[in-house]
Amino acid sequence: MNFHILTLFPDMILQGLSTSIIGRAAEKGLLSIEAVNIRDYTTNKHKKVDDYPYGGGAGMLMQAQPVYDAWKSIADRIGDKPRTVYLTPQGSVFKQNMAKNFAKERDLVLLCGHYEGIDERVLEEIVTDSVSIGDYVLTGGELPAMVLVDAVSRMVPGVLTNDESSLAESFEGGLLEYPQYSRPEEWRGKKVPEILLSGNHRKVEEWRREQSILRTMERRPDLLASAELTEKERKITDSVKDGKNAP
Ligand code: 6GU
Repeated sequence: MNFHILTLFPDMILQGLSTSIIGRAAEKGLLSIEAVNIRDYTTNKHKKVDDYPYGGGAGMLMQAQPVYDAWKSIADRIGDKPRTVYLTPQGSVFKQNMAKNFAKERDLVLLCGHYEGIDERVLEEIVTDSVSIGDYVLTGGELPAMVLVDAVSRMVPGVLTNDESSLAESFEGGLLEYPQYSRPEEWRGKKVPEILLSGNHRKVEEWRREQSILRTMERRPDLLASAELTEKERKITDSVKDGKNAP
């Protein structure tokens, strides 16, 4: 999968994504990550990429021309109109299912804004998806773009090893992950739950499933409605929610 990131800070993107699992996958050729510097495409003699907003107001806006020309240089290279994601607090809040969906693309263009935003006309021209990473304000779209690249990349076949595989982790099946423990068996007086030392694989799986459900109920009850639960599990969570003891 090929990521093409339009940004004023290409070094930030490349540095942030060159290590660990994503860096390894890029070295293996499973991913490519290209950062295109929007400033390289300005026709302004002072290399200026921003200007004041018409109508007044605080801050500066990124101008349409350099953004469009930088995007066009990518679009011309990869053919047809590429899926182009604008990182903005006004976008749809990023979710695991969006990561899975983006991972099906061969090429994905990401547009990072800075300053107070980007001239609306170029957004209308090139953007196919708008994505936010949560309800808080950041200074630019670079960190969100890195978050998106990471989450999408790990959905690309071969990027995770078997060990790192995403089968039983947070958000798979819409539940949070169960608690985990490694050596030693006792640390600062705290013991590893007995069941995990029992060697009874079926009991361990049952316990983990129960922990996932309890954790989700306690910490993210909003996830439960769309979680994949068996009929029996659904009855139990519903009855707890309704304040009853048993289904
Ligand atoms: Cl995608 N961009 C900015 N600037 N701030 C954000 C965001 C994106 N998502 C949450 N806050």
